[in-house]
Amino acid sequence: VPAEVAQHHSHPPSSSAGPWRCCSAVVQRVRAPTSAVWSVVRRFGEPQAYKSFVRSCAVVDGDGGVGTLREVRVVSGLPAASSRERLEVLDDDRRVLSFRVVGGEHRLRNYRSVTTVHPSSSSSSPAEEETVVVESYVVEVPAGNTAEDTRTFVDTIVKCNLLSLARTAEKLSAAGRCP
Ligand code: A8S
Repeated sequence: VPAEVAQHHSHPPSSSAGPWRCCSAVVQRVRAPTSAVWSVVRRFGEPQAYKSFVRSCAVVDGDGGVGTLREVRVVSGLPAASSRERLEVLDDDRRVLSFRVVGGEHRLRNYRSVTTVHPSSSSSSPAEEETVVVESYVVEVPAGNTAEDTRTFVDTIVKCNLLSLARTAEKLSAAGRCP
């Protein structure tokens, strides 16, 4: 992983006596330009645009900038009902978004993720621009669970989200292209 990518994904260590935490990162290649991918990622008030576990989302405070609070309700069948999330970083120049879970009915205490969107160096022509998305997270391991179980659960959700993000951005850029 290049240093300019890695720098955004170094999560600060927890204070000494805190609960166990686990972390991981997921990488997704997208066959669309970075601008198309970032335009979907950056809309903090509309996670349902690509996150398929989101049933609905309401912005409860803020205008989409840092500090914005959203209340997400998730689809049934998950060990969760809702999540309250705060936008921590929104950098349009470097295409970095980070949010933190501050409440809700679920088991992922102190979840924090960072998503970055990068032009892929393997892109050949402008018409075939490709993008790489990196999403890393840290979360407390819930009581009664192992770090491995927690990582497997969260990785599954994040992988689904990034696959769906890829399909969404690919459709978006295909629609905007000349026939
Ligand atoms: C995201 C990432 C995650 C979302 C998790 C991991 C969540 O929305 C779901 C199930 C849970 O048990 C926790 O980027 C929570 O959204 C789908 C409600 C937070």
